[in-house]
Amino acid sequence: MIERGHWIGGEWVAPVEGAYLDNPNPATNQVFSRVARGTSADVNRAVEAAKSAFPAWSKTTVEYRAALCEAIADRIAARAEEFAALESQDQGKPVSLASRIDIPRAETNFRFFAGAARHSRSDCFPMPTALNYTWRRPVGVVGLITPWNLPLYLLTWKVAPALVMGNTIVAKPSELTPMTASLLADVMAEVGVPPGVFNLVHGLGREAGQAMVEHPDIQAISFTGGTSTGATIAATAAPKFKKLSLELGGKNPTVVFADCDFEKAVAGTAKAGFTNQGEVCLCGSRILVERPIFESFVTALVERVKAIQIGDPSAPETGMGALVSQDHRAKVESYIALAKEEGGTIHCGGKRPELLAPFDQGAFLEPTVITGLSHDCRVVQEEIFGPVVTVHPFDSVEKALALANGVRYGLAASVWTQDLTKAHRFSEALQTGMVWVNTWLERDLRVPFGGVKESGVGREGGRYSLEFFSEVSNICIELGGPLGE
Ligand code: TXE
Repeated sequence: MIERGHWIGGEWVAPVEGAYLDNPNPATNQVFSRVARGTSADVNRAVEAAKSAFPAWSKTTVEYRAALCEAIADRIAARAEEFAALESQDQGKPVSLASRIDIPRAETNFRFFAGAARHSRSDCFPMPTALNYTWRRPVGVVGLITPWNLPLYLLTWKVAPALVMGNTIVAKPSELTPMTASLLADVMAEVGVPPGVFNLVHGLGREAGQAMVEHPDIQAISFTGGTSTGATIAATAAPKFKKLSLELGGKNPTVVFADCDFEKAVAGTAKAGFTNQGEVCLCGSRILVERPIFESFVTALVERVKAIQIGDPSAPETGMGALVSQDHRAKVESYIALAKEEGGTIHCGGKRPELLAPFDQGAFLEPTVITGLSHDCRVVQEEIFGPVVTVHPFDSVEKALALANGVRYGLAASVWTQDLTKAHRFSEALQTGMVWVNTWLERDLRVPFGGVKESGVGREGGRYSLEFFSEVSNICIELGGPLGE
């Protein structure tokens, strides 16, 4: 049994109140580790360590911090198999997916932000009699709160820019997936990140997470997670004037026009719906298909989805693993039950697969395709965050746009058409922070990442992250008259 305390001030420490949380593997429901159940007392210790480390760390050079980030990336690469196995054990996802996506991205996050910081620039605004230039300094102690769907991937997406900009960190991973964050702390020690620069507190959101958001000495909170949690965090942090970045949920449309490349659109739609068990905030769970190809599209999609192999996350042929927890599966199943009540047709999935022990105890659920639901029912309006998609026909571009924008979320969309003008005009009318045309989840780490409406506040990625994790000042120097006068 693995046991992890908090990583504070460069060492593993036991929780002040002595409590631990059991951590089951969702694919087998067997507890394989225990992690500290942090309270405000642990958060206070972590903040003290981060505050003590800040003066020296914030004075180090960008080059030094970038080199440390690269050393972290090297160690993640060297221990990639260990990271991938642990991510799968903790989260339920296939090891192959963690090895292909999660862990390489975690490594790249550190390399990318090392480069981005080295190449960052400041602005200059010359006046006839004065010179203005912008100067960036770190924010201070920053709090990073991350979810369970892409645990190391999303944590490092925040840690790397925060570190390289000279902040010190208190991070809290999801209580459901604490293990790779703990391994990251080991890596920090291996490469010589000074004590107190990176601190990790484990525990529940309403305890440890809430204590971080309330702490007066944490100056910025970067959060990725559910929209209702985001609202609680915003309500707590706003009166304290903390900097806030909120990456929240989505109910993203995949819009398929009749003039699309059919095969490519079917493959892309299936990928957007079911990657990582549908547990990605960017997943396209509302599929809108132009009427002339609706029937053939549903048939082709269902055929493709039925071919996804579900089961043992460590088997190379597995395309879909377990959901993150039994509770989460129950929530997803409740939406499937609701879809049936509302008259929806389940074309495939909708039930638990029959698997051999020990996976018969796991939180598996077959990938599910539903049609026949009205657009205003809860299944179509709310984020399910599981392997469930609904498919809807549309008859005009205007109707497609109204349906695509007709939810409270506005994170991402994908649009499938070979008409470039339509692709552009439609994309600019979509109320989302990101649009993919004829592709999905093709990511350049420089681009702005984030949503509108109830999908969040702020942007991450490239200079947007560097700006969030720093405070900008304008310095204005009076120059007097021309030289020699
Ligand atoms: O996420 P939470 P949950 C969505 C998805 C899912 C739903 C709920 O629809 O079904 O959210 O999932 C911490 N103060 N997404 O409950 O609660 C928590 O400990 C401070 C979308 O698991 O948002 C964890 O570290 N922190 C999503 C983190 O917040 C708090 C990813 C995220 O947990 C807190 C995950 C509080 N009061 C779920 N309460 C995405 N958009 O990527 C919780 N936390």
